Amino acid sequence: MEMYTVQAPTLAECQAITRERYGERAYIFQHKWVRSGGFLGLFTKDNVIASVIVPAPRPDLSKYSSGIIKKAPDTQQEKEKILSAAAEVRGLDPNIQAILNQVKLLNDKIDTKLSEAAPATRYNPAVEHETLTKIRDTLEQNDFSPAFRREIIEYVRKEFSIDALNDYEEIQQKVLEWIGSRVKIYPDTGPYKRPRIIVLIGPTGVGKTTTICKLAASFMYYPAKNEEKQRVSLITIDRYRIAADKQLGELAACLQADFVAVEDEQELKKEIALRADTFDTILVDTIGRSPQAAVELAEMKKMLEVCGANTEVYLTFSATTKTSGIIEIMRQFEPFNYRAAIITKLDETKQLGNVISALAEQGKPLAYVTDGQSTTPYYIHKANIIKLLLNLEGFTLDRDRLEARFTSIIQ
Ligand SMILES: Nc1nc2c(ncn2[C@@H]2O[C@H](COP(=O)(O)OP(=O)(O)O)[C@@H](O)[C@H]2O)c(=O)[nH]1
Ligand SMILES: [Mg+2]
Repeated sequence: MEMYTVQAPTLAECQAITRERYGERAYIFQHKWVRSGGFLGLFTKDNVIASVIVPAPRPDLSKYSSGIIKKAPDTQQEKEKILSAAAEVRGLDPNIQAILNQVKLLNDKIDTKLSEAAPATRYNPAVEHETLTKIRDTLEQNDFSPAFRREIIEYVRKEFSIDALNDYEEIQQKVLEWIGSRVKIYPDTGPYKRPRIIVLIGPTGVGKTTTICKLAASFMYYPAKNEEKQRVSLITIDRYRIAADKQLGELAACLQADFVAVEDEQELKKEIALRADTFDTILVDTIGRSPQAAVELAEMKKMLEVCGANTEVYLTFSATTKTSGIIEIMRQFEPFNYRAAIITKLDETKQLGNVISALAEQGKPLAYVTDGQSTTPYYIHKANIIKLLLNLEGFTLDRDRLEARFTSIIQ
């Protein structure tokens, strides 16, 4: 028996090539779709890579056939001949182990080709294990990005045998753990140099001002265990929006927090310097224009430089944004060198795959999540892997197992 690979744009063409090259007895026993070629994701084309088996020639049994069928063999010698011929026949795959080895080699070869060709394994229900199909559907239901879904499917394919795949519950748990392992949590641990300066950046309407108030309220009135209540000042450079100053000003008044609105970097520098000895934390709210407004962003970046190198900049975006939108926002705000992300409006969506995919793809950690319109600290939480995983739909969580796996990373 011999094995080959054949590549062509369609399965039918693979079959034609197989027949032409290796004859009528050759057959395709496995095939995969790959996406190859192209530039920057454009002009790629789909191809099929097929594994071809050319069986060894059949042993000639004609001389035994009448004896086998019509009467028992007479001599021991004849018996042995028949048995060995039968073994040969049975073994059109003669040495099972050798075949398995070859199949594995071939699979590895295909996998290498797949990863070289920016893998885009296409869903083919005819050949896919039911567990993989279910995992695929669940990931889609949760809005994970196509690239992230592909990574997970490749992981399951590579890591688990057919036997293991039969245990769906176990595989879905492993997938959850894999997803959890891709989430980076921002290690928000003090002590911080006083005053701690926290700046929130992000597009308009994502909830920066609201989140600043939640943070202020929690630092001032509901500090974490072993932490003191803090003296907090709020500064806004949201001066382009009508009534924006008023919004944070009014919220600051409710909180009985110090508040100032600044116009330019000199003012910002001056106001920070004035507060350096009096306040533990200064929260800076920023212009919330569209991320496309590159000039404004450049101006704002320059302005924020006066806050100093220790400033903690967080990118804020809504959980309701599609993965591609989140990645676009991350790119636009990349020059700010933000430390981590804050995700708002978790209460408005049941799908978190978009957020997890985007953070994982960009390698950014998550600091906080918010899940309510009210400015009370009840609706802001430090990021926690297990809570994120709990938000995913269609998975059955084994909480003890997840806790054993991720507790050391929980804040
Ligand atoms: N449902 C929900 N709404 C939120 C959340 N955070 C903010 N919002 C709402 O989003 C809108 C814009 O908030 P705002 O703080 O002004 O956004 P900014 O432009 O980024 O400062 C307001 O209606 C907020 O009440 C949240 O966690 N959940
Ligand atoms: Mg605002």
